[in-house]
Amino acid sequence: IHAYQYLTISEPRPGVGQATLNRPMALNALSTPLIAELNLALAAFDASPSIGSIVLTGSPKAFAAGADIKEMAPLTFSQAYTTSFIESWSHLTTSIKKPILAAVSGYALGGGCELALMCDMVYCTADATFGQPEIKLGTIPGAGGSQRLTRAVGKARAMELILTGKFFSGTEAEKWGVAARVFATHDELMVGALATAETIAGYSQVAVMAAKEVVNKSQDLALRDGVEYERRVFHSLFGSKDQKIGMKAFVEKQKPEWTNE
Ligand code: CO8
Repeated sequence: IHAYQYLTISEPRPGVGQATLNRPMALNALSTPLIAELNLALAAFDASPSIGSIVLTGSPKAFAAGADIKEMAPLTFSQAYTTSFIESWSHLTTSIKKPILAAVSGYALGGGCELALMCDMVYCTADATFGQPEIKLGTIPGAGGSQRLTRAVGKARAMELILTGKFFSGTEAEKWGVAARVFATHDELMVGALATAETIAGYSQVAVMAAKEVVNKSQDLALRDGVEYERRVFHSLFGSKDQKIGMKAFVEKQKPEWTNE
């Protein structure tokens, strides 16, 4: 078990790993050390056979209020370029195979909004505050916001949000397709997020990872390529033990006992 400075980890339900951002003095601003810890924690959950899904959350006040402005303020182009500033953020999207559900309360601004958008699913509270306010700081979204927000809400809304820096609520996030579900309170949000994560963790990890992979491919590929990709992965699952177990259990009216093989 790793001791982290900027986050806590737990297993609140069978098969569910939870990472809670915990840098309250800075409203969970996403500093480089925090992101390094998050990458370590997520990789550990991903590698743990007993974990089937992951919930990423913050505090009732802030999921994350953005990249760390105090860290970025003095950064030069050469430093940002030569150290690939921000690139390690995308480990979350490129190397984690288990689904990550973002449970967002309070502020999800700038890099915090982008972090939520990198997750596989977003649940939020009605009064959560989303936004890409980078324009007010003389810059632009740098962790995928201009691409993922646009895919989620469409060009018209994304353009307005990114050019004005205006915040949007959790209720709007759900209405516009950023969030899958909205809850009245933080406590209800956590109950809902953990219930969904537990449901996912109860399925075959092979099938769950494949499902996550093919849905995410839809964001990168043209429809025809995506459908072909899906079919290949679908065919490949006939090589898994769990497909045989799942279909046999259905036919015999039994509950499947997954092997994750
Ligand atoms: N970075 C660093 N510190 C922060 C940040 C941040 N993003 N947000 C809040 N804090 C700190 C404040 O400086 C303050 O610290 P201190 O007490 O030492 O002054 C503490 O958190 C509490 O904040 P406030 O006193 O401001 O709290 P309020 O409740 O009055 O206001 C707000 C809350 C509205 C959320 C306000 O803090 C705010 O506007 N924060 C900045 C929001 C923002 O602009 N975010 C976007 C940042 S830019 C970005 O994310 C670019 C992403 C680029 C790609 C990724 C790069 C890594």
